[in-house]
Amino acid sequence: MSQAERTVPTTCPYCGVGCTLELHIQDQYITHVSSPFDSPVNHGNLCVKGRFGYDFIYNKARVTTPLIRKEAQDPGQREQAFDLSAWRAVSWDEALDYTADRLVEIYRRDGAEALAAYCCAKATNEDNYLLQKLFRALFRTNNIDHCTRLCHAGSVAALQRALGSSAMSNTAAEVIQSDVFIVTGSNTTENHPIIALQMKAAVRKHGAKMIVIDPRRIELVDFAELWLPIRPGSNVPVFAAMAHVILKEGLANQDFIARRTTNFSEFAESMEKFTPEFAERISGVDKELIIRAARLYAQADHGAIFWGMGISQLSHGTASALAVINLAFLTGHIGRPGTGLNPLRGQNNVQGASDMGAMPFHFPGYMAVDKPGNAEQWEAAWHVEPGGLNRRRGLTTTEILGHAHPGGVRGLYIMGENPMMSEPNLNLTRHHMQQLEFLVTQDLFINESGAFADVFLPAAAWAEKDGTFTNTDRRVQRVRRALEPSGQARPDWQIICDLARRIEQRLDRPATAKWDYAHPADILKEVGSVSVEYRGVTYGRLEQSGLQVPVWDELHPGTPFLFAETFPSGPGKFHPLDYIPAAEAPDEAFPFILTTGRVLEHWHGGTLTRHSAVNELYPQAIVEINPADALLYNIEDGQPVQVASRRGMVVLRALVSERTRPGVVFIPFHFAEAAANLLTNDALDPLALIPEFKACAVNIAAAQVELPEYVRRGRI
Ligand SMILES: Nc1nc2c(c(=O)[nH]1)N[C@H]1C(S)=C(S)[C@@H](COP(=O)(O)OP(=O)(O)OC[C@H]3O[C@@H](n4cnc5c(=O)[nH]c(N)nc54)[C@H](O)[C@@H]3O)O[C@H]1N2
Ligand SMILES: Nc1nc2c(c(=O)[nH]1)N[C@H]1C(S)=C(S)[C@@H](COP(=O)(O)OP(=O)(O)OC[C@H]3O[C@@H](n4cnc5c(=O)[nH]c(N)nc54)[C@H](O)[C@@H]3O)O[C@H]1N2
Ligand code: SF4
Ligand SMILES: [Mo]
Repeated sequence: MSQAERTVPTTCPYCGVGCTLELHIQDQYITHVSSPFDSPVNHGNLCVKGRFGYDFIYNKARVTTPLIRKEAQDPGQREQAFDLSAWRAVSWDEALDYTADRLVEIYRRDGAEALAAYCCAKATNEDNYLLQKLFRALFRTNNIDHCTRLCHAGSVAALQRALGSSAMSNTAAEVIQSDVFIVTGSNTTENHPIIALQMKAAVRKHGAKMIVIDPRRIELVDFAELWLPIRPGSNVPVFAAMAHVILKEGLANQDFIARRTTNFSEFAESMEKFTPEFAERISGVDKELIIRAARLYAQADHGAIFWGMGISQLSHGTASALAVINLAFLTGHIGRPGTGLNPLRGQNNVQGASDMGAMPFHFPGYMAVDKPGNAEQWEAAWHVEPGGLNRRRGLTTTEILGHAHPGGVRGLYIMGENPMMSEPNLNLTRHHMQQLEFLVTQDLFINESGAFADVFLPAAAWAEKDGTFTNTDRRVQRVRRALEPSGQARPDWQIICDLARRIEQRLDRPATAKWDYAHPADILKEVGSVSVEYRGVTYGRLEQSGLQVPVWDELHPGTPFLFAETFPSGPGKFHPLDYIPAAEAPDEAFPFILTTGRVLEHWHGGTLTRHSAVNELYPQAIVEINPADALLYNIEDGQPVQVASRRGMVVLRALVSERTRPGVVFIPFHFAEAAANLLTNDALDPLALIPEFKACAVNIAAAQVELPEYVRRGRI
């Protein structure tokens, strides 16, 4: 008998905007998705992924049975197996016992540093908290990280140094209170679509002036007062030249500088060399545009800066973000509504996973692992013997696989990530993956990384479990179990607890850390018992709408904007800067700069969107090239081309478009068959250890090789 339709409110599983969804369900099927007009985040608006992209949960390629590889794999010889015939379906008991045995064997033999875990910015706060707890409390390792390392690591390193906190300072919807705002390195329309709507409303309805600083002619340029078409990798000269102009023209906010900042004179001195002429030479941006942008931002009443990967994903990502932060200090555009430093966080729960300690340098709550007093608090909470937790910083996502060799990392646990699509220089990443001794993946699908695994643990999707996500403006929101988990899939937090109990037994240690939670609400309560910013967040309070952390106690209303009076680290610290070029410059053999990123209809390496009907809206790989370059290289729109760097080659179709400036080509990194990361450079920022996804040197030529199926399919 057919059941009556139910509606379950929840939060979108895709991007960091964190839109409220209403899932309409009949007979265990989501029939459609809507959104309430009174949602404070998205006011009833949804993008195509939120509205239609949920169907991956029903895709027939989803794996909902625990699997173990039939043939034992030797380190150095691992092979990808997407075909289920290479795997054996097993019971949960067998899968978890086997996983516990292998992990404990490696731990006993090689110690804590031989194990590592990737947490998951798609999973809930509770899931992430427990995975880092398992690896810290039981295996005593800090080799725990997640995709934040590939994402805003540069911004986080810079914000931590400059002011001691790394989240967005203000609420995105406050943009309508700004009179001037800068959007840089963020293609907001495609990647944070609902925030882009608010930005456009700020311009069209509220008279704000927008400055876009981006190498591509992104859609927001149509709404902008100024567009600075910067050459990839030249953020520091452009932002420093803006500071130079502000200083020279006496537009700095002396009162704010005196009251709230330090290190001003060293900084001001280092800005001397960054004349607009110098910046023009390096960035290709007309110096008049730089001067106008500096004046406009400095003279605003409420100036805000929003930024994305074009600032962070560079081998000088930290310096780029510091250059942006210096500007806010210089003008005092921080600590009030409609101002601020706003790194737009990408994944639905990357803010939350970071808050939960899914990082190698921090316990939950950004408590540095090597700062005296911090480990003690978590030892007490987790009933670990005094001195038991590891106080050494662990390896980052960008280091873990590079350490996959005898004497280094032997066992890796990946919960919901896909390094074989998302890390740079995939030919090298592949080599590293092959060196592992033991690999577990816990996912919805066997993705390009899971195909190397020894064990696959089927996770429940977001609509099949309870929990919380923390969005880009620090809003903790409920995720609700609307459906029964598919097949034998289980929520991540339950899988981790079950595994932890088995590991604990085998370790034979009198550990009594808690692993028997009745509900994720109890897990969040444990987080708040030590991590003060979450102390006042309880499930009861999240029933109606979310709460913006910090929430200091159960009566605290949450924090829409930060830094009204002070910064967490005391005075805001100006940083002197030098210009460092991208690690790889174009030359005769590789004359173009490749920048990579995303489009609206794609999600990262495609594991979710290629299993959704949304993929049909943008079903094939392209390289965007400027018409002038296309003419010069005799390339026609739609023509199959090959793009090569020093590290690899891909074949895809040319999309001749003014969106890209001359000398720069753009590839979305969605399609495994033409993976942009076969080309990208694994050069790292020395402080944040983030790779240079946004600039490497490539060449382009008409395709010489036989066309793969995905290129033959015709034009999009
Ligand atoms: N549809 C969709 N939405 C997403 C995602 C997705 O996969 N698909 N992923 C989510 C995630 S995890 C993230 S992190 C965000 C990312 O969101 P964005 O940061 O908006 O993403 P990108 O497309 O990587 O790059 C942003 C912009 O940086 C510019 N850029 C490149 N080089 C430079 C440079 O040197 N300087 C400057 N100033 N700009 C430069 C590019 O031209 C591009 O417009 O999106 C989130 N939202
Ligand atoms: N060239 C290039 N490379 C890039 C970037 C770029 O701009 N250019 N951007 C980088 C950035 S910013 C990011 S954030 C990374 C993203 O890199 P990844 O995080 O590796 O990418 P996703 O495809 O989002 O992977 C999410 C995985 O989680 C699984 N999953 C979804 N929900 C759940 C769940 O509830 N539980 C579990 N266990 N699994 C789940 C999905 O099936 C999928 O396999 O890529 C980085 N790589
Ligand atoms: S803007 Fe982001 S959170 Fe909102 S519906 Fe689209 S993908 Fe989901
Ligand atoms: Mo990201």
